[in-house]
Amino acid sequence: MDAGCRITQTMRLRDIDYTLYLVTDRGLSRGRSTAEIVEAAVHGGATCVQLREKDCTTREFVEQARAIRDRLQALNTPLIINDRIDVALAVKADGVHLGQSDMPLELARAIVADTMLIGISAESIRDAVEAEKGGADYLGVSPIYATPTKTDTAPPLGLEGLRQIRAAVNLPLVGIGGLNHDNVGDVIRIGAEGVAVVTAIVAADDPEQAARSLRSVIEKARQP
Ligand code: TZP
Ligand code: MG
Repeated sequence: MDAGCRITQTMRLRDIDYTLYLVTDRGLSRGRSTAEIVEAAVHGGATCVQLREKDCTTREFVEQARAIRDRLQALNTPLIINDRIDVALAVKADGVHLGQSDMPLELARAIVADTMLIGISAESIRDAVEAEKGGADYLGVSPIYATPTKTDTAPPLGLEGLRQIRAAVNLPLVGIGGLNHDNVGDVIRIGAEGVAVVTAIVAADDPEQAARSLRSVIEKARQP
């Protein structure tokens, strides 16, 4: 890749829209395929997708990621891979999302350089400040509220915790954990760039309609 191409790629990655960030979960999808849910969510207004696979083989993960990457490319929507830098590199995803027990940011950056976004889960002000210093591209601020979808988390931050993290860093923030139609507006009003949801879209009767409704609440919350 020549220098000009790398600059273009970097600019494109910096332009990612975190507004409505879908995180997948095959266990909550009520028999529907992840690809089906992803496509419906994007048609409804999801702007970014994280493929999160906790219980499948590497082979399955890569195949799934490749298929979803192709669909998302056609929809001009970025794909971020949870946890697995190797999978993210293999399928040329737009980014990788790492938690506090995953590959350390410094090593991850050494591996992907500026070819890929790195998102970091921040569960405290300290996590957030360290990730910003370490060159993360965005933060998943988590959990805002307790959620059965992920129980091995730090205590919920609540809106006050999110407010404190907002004041401490300049990176784009995406709130996650227990977010739904009734509370996403609060997260945006506090100054997060986006909201990430699993259940509110993946387990909805109609994922496309659920995404549309969440997006509409978010856009209203952005109005002065
Ligand atoms: N990271 C922090 S909370 C969470 C993740 C992946 C799960 C959020 O799921 P839900 O169903 O939107 O509460
Ligand atoms: Mg992780």
